[in-house]
Amino acid sequence: MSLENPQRYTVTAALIYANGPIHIGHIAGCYLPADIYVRYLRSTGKDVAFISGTDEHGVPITIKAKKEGITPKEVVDKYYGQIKQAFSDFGISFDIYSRTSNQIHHETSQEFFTKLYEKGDFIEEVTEQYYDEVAGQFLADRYIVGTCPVCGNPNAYGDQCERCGTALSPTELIEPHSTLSGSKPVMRSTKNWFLPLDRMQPEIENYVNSHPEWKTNVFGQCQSWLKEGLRPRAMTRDLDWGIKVPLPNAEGKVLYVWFDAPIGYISMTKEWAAEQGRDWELYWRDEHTKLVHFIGKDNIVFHCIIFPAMLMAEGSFILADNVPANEFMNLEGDKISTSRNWAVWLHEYLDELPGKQDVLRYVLAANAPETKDSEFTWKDFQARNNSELVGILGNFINRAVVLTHKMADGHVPLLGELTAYDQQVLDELAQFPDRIGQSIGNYKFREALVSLMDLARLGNKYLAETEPWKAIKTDPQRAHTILNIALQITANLSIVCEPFLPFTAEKLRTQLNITDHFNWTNAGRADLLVEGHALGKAPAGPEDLMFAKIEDDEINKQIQKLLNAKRMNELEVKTVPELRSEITYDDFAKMDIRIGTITEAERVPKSDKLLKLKVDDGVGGRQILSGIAKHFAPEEIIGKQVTFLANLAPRKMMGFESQGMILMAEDRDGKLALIAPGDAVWNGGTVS
Ligand code: B3M
Ligand code: ZN
Repeated sequence: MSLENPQRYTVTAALIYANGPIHIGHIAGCYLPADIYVRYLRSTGKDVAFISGTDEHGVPITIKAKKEGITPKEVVDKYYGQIKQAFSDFGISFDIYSRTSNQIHHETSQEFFTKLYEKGDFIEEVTEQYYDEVAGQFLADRYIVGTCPVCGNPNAYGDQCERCGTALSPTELIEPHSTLSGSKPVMRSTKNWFLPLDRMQPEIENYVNSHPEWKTNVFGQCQSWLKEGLRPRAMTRDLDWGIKVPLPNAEGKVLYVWFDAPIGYISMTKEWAAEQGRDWELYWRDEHTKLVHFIGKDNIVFHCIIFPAMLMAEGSFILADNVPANEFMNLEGDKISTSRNWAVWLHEYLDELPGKQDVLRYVLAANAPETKDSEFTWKDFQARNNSELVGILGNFINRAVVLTHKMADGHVPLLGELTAYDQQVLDELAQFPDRIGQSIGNYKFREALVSLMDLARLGNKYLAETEPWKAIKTDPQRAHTILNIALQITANLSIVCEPFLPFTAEKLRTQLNITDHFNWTNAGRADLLVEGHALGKAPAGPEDLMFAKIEDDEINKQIQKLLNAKRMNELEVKTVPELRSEITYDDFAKMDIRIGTITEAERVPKSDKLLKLKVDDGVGGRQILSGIAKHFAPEEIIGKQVTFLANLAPRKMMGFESQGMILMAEDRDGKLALIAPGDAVWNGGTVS
């Protein structure tokens, strides 16, 4: 059963791994619905803590570090800042956006672990785990992949199959191999601490079954795990990146990332409450507080079964009232993929389409994958902007405001006698806020957005049918009454659009010259704007419109960008070449590699490959022939520093002597790049 009409809410949004930027899939799946929900709650006067941050532990971070050749700490520092900024620029209104690397989080997680340990909630067990002899480490989570025993996905991770969502252990994978070295792992024994989910199954089942109101995709997934039967799950790992297991004799062991990450919600609430001078316990221990986790579908098992089990074992915390997980959003007919760069990255969107946060918020909310996977396309983005935001919402607001400036000197005119139609419109208006609010409260954000647009449609229809621009000539009082009503609708729109379109709401409040003392509790009323109230400045040009039309070329640029990503991927299938056989230092030392500057370059007649270069080598210069004519125009390389092999025996090519060889790097698409020193070096500088 869901908590009825609570006054206090703790709303969390998934702690995304700080190992890359965020894309529209993350936003549509989790962060935007959470933000809409929270903005609505705040507007109704509820006490809300909206908590999120980055997950900075676990194998996803160390894998990324290895790939980028930097430390895990450098990875999380880089992406924490970038992600936080993008969310903030996009208007996601977290009360705190923190990180699991903070001291308070380490302490909170260790205390949590210690409490379970002392209560005897863990099974301490030495088991055989996969070990990579080449890399010299145990293979947990994403360090090991193999075939999923449930759905046959050949790339299932050691902790989870991302295709079917099943939570796995490395030992359940079929034909596992190490992602570190590619080698076949061996078994080695190690001690870990397990949460006996099997023993806890009845309690967990009770909890899940007390929430038949959960979304069917969420409730259904839970049921299928429960039916399978829960198994004990290790809460520790043999890794060096993470939160140390707070026990003696636990050298080299850290907490499982899915143990510490959800505790992050608690530690971040503590951090926020301390900043605000509030009592964090009210948000986690008072049973009148409603706890809601917004996540994507791949995190359901962790939020609906494993984390609640941890909380139950600990004993002093409330459990989630709801976990409104979304399905996935696809992009232009294909699954969003970070590794294939098939994504619309939030920071790039904000950069390339400045000032259009609300357009993306609108399109993502309208297409949110609430009940099944959905799809984002740039054409749909353009169409929804042009026909819905510009054509319906923007159009109505603009007409109401501009007409008032024209016909009533920019002041809210007197409300005269009402016709039956006026009354009917006002009655309809009065019902919208509750209707929209109920949809939001039931996590039906698409439905809520449709109602919001219906309110703008009501306004448009009202103006079209009453034609105040005509009435003003014959019956100014009548025209003023119509305008008053139209303005009341816009004032109400400024309240009910705020959760979805906060930037637009702000702009609208400026145009109406209202401060934000209006909220959902006033909404629906027909006297929000008092007679005689002066509106803000009259809209002077296109920049004052709520929304601007998006032209084809803007969209085509974005589509082209995706097509480029696709092309790069096709090339990427080309793998990095095998290493050549080993050489000794003496072999290497025979080569005299030097830096020089190209001073002259020309094509070699009758050759489409060769360029004849003059290279300043610090000792009078030399001529080198290089097979790079298909890659560089002579004029573009003059003046560039290059690296060359200086003691290669001279040889003749197309009748010219070549005294050395220019070194080049080959890109994966076969393109060549000059190899220049990172900083300018004198000509003749040696390379060793
Ligand atoms: N970091 C998985 C993810 O980024 C994980 C979520 C944790 S929520 C507590 O998708
Ligand atoms: Zn699977």
